[in-house]
Amino acid sequence: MRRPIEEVLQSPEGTEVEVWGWVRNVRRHGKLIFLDLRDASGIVQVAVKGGVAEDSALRVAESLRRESSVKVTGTVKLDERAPSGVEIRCKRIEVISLAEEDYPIRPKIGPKKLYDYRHLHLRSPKIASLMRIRSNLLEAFREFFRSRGFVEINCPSIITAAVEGGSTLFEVNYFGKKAYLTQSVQFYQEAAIFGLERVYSIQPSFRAEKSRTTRHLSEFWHIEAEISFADLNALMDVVEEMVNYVVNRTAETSYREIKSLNRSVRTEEVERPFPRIKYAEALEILERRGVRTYWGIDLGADEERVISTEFERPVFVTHFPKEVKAFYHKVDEEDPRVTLSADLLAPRGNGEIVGGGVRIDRYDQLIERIYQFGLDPKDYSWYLDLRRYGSVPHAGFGIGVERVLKWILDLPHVRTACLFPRTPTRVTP
Ligand code: NSS
Repeated sequence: MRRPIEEVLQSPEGTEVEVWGWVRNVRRHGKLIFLDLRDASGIVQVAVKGGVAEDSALRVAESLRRESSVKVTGTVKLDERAPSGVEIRCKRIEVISLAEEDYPIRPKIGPKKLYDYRHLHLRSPKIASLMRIRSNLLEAFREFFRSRGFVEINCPSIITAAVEGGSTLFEVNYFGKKAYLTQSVQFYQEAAIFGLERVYSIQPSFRAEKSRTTRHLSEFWHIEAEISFADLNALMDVVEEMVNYVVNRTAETSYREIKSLNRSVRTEEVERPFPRIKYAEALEILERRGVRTYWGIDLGADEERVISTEFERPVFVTHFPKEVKAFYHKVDEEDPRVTLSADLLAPRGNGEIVGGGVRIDRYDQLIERIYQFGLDPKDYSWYLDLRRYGSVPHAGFGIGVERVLKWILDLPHVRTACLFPRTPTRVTP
């Protein structure tokens, strides 16, 4: 019977075991051959020794190549020289599939090649750990939303009008008509709150952003939520509770994987409350730190880095000027120059992880903003309808999964957090 390697590593000496997996490495010392055998649960050393193993096993072991898939039968031996303290003394080996000789993932392979061969490289325990952490993080988001009465909805990815500005739209030929890949499911969520009040979605968003930074992908996983009757403070409360919960929970559920990556999640960084500053105060910080600014400047990666290093926790920057935010943001009645918007910047220069705010809920105001932005109201007719039939104040936000992982795991680039990243220079594998 097949056993996971994890279980073999816990078994007492002398236990007969059968393990199925992939040969990570072959080391030959004459009539003694060592295999490092990997399955999803771990790695174990297999010793194939003349006199102990069947003759056929020795012949098979001699012919094995890296990444061949095999079934190994043998007994557990405690051996402190083995990397995990345990080895399997092999009796029999059956080859499931012999790998070809030229397995391309070799020592000293460059980073570009590793992404070219991502379909093979993802076998590495490091990437597997990352993917487990990612899976646990998504689970934590779902736990959070469910416990707060949010309903998960799934929205279309093919759309006809921009949510976040036309310059980053990917065009799709939709049966001869022009359509686009979604940048955000926000508008569908705004429709859904009229039936469900609190909704969230976990799905990809697409942005044709040419910017080559460490935090932009062309396709990223976007977690978005929309809440009826929420104002800006209520929105920030939810975001704060959510970030606190998912970071703590992932640190807990992914303890082993985080350790195996030689990382530690700094849970003290998400202790509540998070500071909340207005855009105007952010400009003052920048000026004080010698960064030249002016009213109306959008905060880019450099500015966000400076601001976030002023705080030990994630910091909300609120009340951005109208000009730097999308048309749907509600204007602050107390200061008509600014919107009721909030971005959350992650600590240590990681920059924006959340973007959100209060939406315009009045028809006349929304159509005025659509005209001001040079957009065509026809493209937004169903969105405008929402303001014609029982409109209510509401607010929402979006958070990027890869940016959260980059921040909490100190990754060099958001693409590290993706199984198959999409960037301006990469659409394969
Ligand atoms: O553009 S956002 O700031 N806001 C929205 O899309 C709103 N329509 C969301 C909403 O209110 N429902 O993007 C939100 C977050 C942003 O803070 C990042 O964490 C992430 O989405 N994001 C990205 N991650 C990776 N790559 C790219 N290109 C990217 N763009 C946004």
